[in-house]
Amino acid sequence: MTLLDSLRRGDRLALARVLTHVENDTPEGRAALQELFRQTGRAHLVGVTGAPGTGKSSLVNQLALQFRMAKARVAIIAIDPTSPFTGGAVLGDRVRMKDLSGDEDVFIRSMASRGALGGLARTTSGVAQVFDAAGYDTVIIETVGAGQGEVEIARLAHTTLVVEAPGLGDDIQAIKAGILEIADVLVVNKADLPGVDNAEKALRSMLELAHPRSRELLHHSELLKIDGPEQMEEAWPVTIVRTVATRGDGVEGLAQKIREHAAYLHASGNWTRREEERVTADVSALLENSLVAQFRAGLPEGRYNEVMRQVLGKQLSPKEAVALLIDHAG
Ligand SMILES: Nc1nc2c(ncn2[C@@H]2O[C@H](COP(=O)(O)OP(=O)(O)O)[C@@H](O)[C@H]2O)c(=O)[nH]1
Ligand SMILES: [Mg+2]
Repeated sequence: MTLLDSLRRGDRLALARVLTHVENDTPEGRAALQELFRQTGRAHLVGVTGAPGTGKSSLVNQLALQFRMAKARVAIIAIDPTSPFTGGAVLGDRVRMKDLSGDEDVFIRSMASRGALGGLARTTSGVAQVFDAAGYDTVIIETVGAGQGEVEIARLAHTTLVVEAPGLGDDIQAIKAGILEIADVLVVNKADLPGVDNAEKALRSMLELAHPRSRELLHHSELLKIDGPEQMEEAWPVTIVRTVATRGDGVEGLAQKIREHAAYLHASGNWTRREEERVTADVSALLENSLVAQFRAGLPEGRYNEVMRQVLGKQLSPKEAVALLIDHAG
């Protein structure tokens, strides 16, 4: 039986094993990704990001329950901040997601961030691809929205939720404009707490700063003429949804918004366009790597190191070094 067969049949042990290999970037993991590639591209990747304590895990739990009610198979990737003391992932998330345990059509995977952010985005992409190939309809990725790395991970997603909550300090300091820019849906969670109106108001004004073009699109009818893919991307109006994750209030509406966004991506052609961009970037990175390897293998013995020494000794600039190497290879 092939690996794909085992995954498709819902063999959770096989799935867990493949995920570990992909996370550790082992040869087996890379081979699995190759084998599974043809079966990817169907799952809806939903990113959930925001400051710690805003209620992301609680919300993900509730969202997963909503998607399960609609019979979707749900995978959750929880990327936990690495604890400076133990080097391990924080366990709280897994505990809070226990409502879903025992459901055969839900798979929760916690990943430690390990501080390697560039690599983490790639690993997360690989893990999401495995879930995709294994037939999970929705893959929810929870990240702490703190830095550029998290923004990158959120960019993997088709639909990105940015979660905010009142009471994390005066105004919305916890959130950064850079993170707002990647939001497809803004969630004001903890709507049961005082200060929710102020939080929403602050968010709304930040939203207008972050999305000036989409505001124009919404406010000036003559600009609504959509003639290119870039304008289409802007044509999705970012909305604010209030939730109380601990009670599940507003989560049905949020799940509906997420489905609408997927439908919008398909209808606008953006779903395919994103896939194209990702695959093009992957292929050119691979191509570059193998061309460089091939080129270096064709150089006379020791030539590369010799030129590098000259660069380090400031006798050659990097550009001159490359010109020299290319001359010698030809
Ligand atoms: N009052 C209130 N508390 C909430 C709500 N959602 C989550 N919490 C609580 O906020 C804390 C942090 O939640 P968690 O989901 O772990 O947040 P995360 O760090 O963003 O994943 C927990 O104690 C939750 O029970 C909510 O809507 N209202
Ligand atoms: Mg969490």
